[in-house]
Amino acid sequence: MATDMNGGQALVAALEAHGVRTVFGIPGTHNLPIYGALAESQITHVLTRHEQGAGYAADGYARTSGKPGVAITTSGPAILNTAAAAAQAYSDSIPVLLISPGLPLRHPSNGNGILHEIKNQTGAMDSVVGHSQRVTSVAEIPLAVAQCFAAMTSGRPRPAYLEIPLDILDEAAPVTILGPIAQSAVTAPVAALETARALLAAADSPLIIAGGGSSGAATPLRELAELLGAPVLTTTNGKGVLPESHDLSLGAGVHLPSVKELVTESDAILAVGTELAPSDFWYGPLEAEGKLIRIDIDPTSVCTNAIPEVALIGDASATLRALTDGLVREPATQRAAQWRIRLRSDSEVEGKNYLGILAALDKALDEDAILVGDSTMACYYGAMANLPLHRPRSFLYPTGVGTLGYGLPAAIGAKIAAGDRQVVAMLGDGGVMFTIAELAAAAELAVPLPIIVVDNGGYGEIRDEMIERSDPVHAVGLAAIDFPALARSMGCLGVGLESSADLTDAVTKAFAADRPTVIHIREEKS
Ligand SMILES: Cc1ncc(C[n+]2csc(CCOP(=O)(O)OP(=O)(O)O)c2C)c(N)n1
Repeated sequence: MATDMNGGQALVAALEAHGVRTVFGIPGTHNLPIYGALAESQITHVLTRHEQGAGYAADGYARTSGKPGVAITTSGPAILNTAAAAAQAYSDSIPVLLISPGLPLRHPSNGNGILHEIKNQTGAMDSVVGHSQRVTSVAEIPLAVAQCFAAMTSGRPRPAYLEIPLDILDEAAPVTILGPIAQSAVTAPVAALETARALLAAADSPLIIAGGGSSGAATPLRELAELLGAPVLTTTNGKGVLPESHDLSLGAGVHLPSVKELVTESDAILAVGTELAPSDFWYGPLEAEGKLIRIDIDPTSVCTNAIPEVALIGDASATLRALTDGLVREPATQRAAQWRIRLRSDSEVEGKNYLGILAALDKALDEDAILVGDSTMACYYGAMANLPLHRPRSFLYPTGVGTLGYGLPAAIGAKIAAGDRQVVAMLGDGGVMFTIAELAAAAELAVPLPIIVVDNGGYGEIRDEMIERSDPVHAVGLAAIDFPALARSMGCLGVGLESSADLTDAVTKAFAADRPTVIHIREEKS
């Protein structure tokens, strides 16, 4: 039944009808009708200190919960501030809905100087999301929200952008609220499944590579791996989909040098929900000599970076179950233990400067802990392959776009979605400054959240690259910041550590605290 609502009310009612319980954002002159409706709704609003933080927090929420995260901003510079977060979510296939007012209906967009007017806001946002919509009436809003949710949650997850002209946010009209549009899981065709099953049944040395797209398929993935006796290697976004303590787990390190040989030695490779992208395969593309089978929900991604022998287009969970059904074989000779030792030795060489920190952190973590990382060496050379995690969606890391400043706000979103589960953030001294304002947002939430800042006195990766190229070392040193004092000034706790030996205790205390704790530690060069 249609009810009279203004645009802001229609939007908020539509979000509620889609099960949205938390939104991240900042109010402004142009989105006040949305905030008026939010104040009267059941939705909790988390006030970030920059819109980029709202975008990353919505991403962290989405990665942890498996449900879309929502960020609301005002127009112009505010929504542009979310663009890097949208690009990150796009590249990592994360459903994030960004909502903002736009220029009024029938506005010529000629630079007439309306507050926040930019040349082409809709186009700017359309270029960084998977799906975008600008409505033209209040009555359209519920369907537009339902369509954005359908776009984000069917097929390959991607961020979406919804623009509401600012004049219709205040306008009242009869509105009918709509719930989520029904969807069904896509399953691969029977003939392709049969071919894949035959290849796997005949393989002597199968290997599974599990990407972020397998996050919702942990159980069927484990069952198939056990049936095959296949070692499971994950990409960064797939880390933990098989517990890293499992006998068949080779951890997350598709980039490690020995992986090339592991791949060559495998006569069948099943890649699930991964683009096999260079942002994971640092030492060159996957060169499978055996039969390559790929499962992907997205037909446009199933051939990226390596053409498969068999392409199974379908939902990871349904397709893995269908593959396992009717697959009869003895488990292959166990290769996992031997390869785990090889890869461990690679990852320890790569992560040598972080092993002390990571071992101390590991001692403080529960089995279902979540680590939210930034694009810092401590994460990609360190935690990715040297800190075992045991749940899907437990390593949140900006893989595809590699944006700095992701870790702190994404940890805020993750903590909200994770409830009592432990969440830890790990950032470099450079990256943490990109979104340091979000310490104030984190403090207001009053949640236990250790934020570990690994300090190497600047932009370490870039400094190393300059040295490697024999270039002058230029513009990479950062003046020391008193991070514990900065944290305290923003309502968090702050601790400075002399050595990683003290980290277990510091993190344990941070988990028991009534607010976030910044733990400052220096990189230990070895
Ligand atoms: C938004 C953004 N700007 C710039 C870069 C380029 N960049 C990559 S690594 C890096 C240095 C990061 O320093 P820090 O966070 O301290 O980590 P470290 O490299 O020292 O481990 C920079 C500037 C980036 N990845 N993202």
